[in-house]
Amino acid sequence: MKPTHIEHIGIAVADLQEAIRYYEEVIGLECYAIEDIEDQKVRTAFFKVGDTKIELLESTDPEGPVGKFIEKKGPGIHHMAFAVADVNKALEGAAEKGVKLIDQEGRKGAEGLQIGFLHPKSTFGVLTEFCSDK
Ligand code: CMX
Repeated sequence: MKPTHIEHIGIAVADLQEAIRYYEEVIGLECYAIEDIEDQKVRTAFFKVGDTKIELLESTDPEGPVGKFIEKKGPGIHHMAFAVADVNKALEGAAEKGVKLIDQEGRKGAEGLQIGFLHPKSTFGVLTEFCSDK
């Protein structure tokens, strides 16, 4: 399944408000939404750049995925998300090609999108997400 575009790039930050200021005042983007995703233990902030978004991720729990990532690697690019027509089909296709899945099927993510992750150990070190709006 061919992705249509990069839906978003997720960036792990230590301080969401400080990072929002940087993206607004230096890069010139506008934060249009802040959302807590409780089951992922993150608070997120979104910016649009063309068809792609920047998703800032601040951990709300040191044991959550972003908390552990920052502890180990420090702030920086955390994941890349591809927009696809159907997350379940994209996950299925990756599994058939021997890629290790984190999510066996799509689940609800930020902005009400369907999301599913591939394991970074199977994707050349880049945590990879598929996203679709259904
Ligand atoms: N990118 C690349 N590598 C990563 C990574 C990331 N974002 N997160 C963890 N890793 C690597 C670690 O460096 C570690 O590598 P080594 O074994 O070589 O040291 C390995 O993966 C295992 O890491 P860990 O700290 O022990 O963490 P876990 O195995 O418990 O979890 C992962 C790793 C990727 C399975 C987990 O973070 C996950 O399920 N992520 C998907 C969900 C997520 O990231 N949610 C937050 C965003 C939510 C959203 O945008 O909606």
